Amino acid sequence: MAFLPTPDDKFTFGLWTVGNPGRDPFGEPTRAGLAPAEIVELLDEAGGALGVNFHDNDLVPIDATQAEAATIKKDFAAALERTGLRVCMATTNLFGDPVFKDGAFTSNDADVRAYAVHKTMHAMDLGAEFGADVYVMWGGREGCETDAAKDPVESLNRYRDAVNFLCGYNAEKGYNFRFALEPKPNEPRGHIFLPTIGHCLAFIASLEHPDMVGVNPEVAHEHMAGLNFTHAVAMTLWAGKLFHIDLNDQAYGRYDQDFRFGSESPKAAFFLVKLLEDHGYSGYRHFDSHAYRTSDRADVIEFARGSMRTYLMLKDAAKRWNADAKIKEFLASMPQGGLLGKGGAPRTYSPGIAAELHGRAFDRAALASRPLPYEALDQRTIEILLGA
Ligand code: GCO
Ligand code: MN
Ligand code: MN
Repeated sequence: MAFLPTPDDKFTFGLWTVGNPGRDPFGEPTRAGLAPAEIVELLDEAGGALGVNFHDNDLVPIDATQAEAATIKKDFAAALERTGLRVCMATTNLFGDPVFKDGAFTSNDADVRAYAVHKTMHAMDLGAEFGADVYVMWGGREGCETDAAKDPVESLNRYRDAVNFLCGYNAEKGYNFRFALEPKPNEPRGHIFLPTIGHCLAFIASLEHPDMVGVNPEVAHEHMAGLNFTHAVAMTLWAGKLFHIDLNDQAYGRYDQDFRFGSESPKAAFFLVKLLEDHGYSGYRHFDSHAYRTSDRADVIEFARGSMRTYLMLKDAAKRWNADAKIKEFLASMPQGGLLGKGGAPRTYSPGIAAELHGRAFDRAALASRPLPYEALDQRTIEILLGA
């Protein structure tokens, strides 16, 4: 099958992902740096993506003059027009400049915190100018190396003040951004605040505009923490908070690898795609990854194509899994238990149900011996995945 992506699949890439020049902490770039308009052309050559996302400074360098900014924006807009790609998500670079070496919204220095909010307001203006409707907040520098440096409770207050303020700005300007907080446990800081999905969900509940704010989970970030990403995403779906998703891959226990989606743990990627598709996730599927440092431009295009193709192959596998006669047979053979009143578990409390359950007799041995053929079920899953 072709598995050719179309804009309806809602695949997006960042200027910083397909435009990544292959620099790492140990070595210089291995690929030429591309202007934003050239990155749009590269994506167009890959084919099938819906859009492109940016940090303020991916598009306009932090020290650009007004005239330089105007030229870059004009070239970028022309490339979008030419290719039909659109901007879907925007975000702020609050990590690259030395001013943010000890955090942005959570810096101990009130002037740095003010600058971070000022920079984000300008970046929101830029995102809105290009039609983005999701605004990601990744707090890469919001953290510490030593707990001597910051009060972690006060840091959360400062974080909340900044997000509340920016929600106010969003409302006043009528931008209608859906904010998506992106958790990560560490890297570049030794410890980052809001390290997992669960932390973000608890934080959102404390905000002034909780409806405006959701989560942007990333495969690599939960895997770095040794967690099950599918379960993390399930919790955001359950909470109605999956506003965006960063797809990539990552070996557990390693540095932040940002590998091509599905390249490291295809089985985990399969259950993730199945979850998203089964539960009708309708947002963007953003690939926050970059090509190996060994890749040249042609291989970067293969990387982009491969990301989308793998998603579509896994989506097809999920469809085949759901329709598979053997899988259906296994699922139907699982013990489900009885209906409420005639056995089964209560969902809501009532004195009558409580009295019935309190007095109910259970055959523990019989319950424990009901068969659960999960080995067979998992093996069938592997066979579907491997095309046997
Ligand atoms: C990372 C993060 C970033 C963010 C990006 C958008 O590990 O570096 O995933 O790529 O997603 O800054 O906010
Ligand atoms: Mn990441
Ligand atoms: Mn990310």
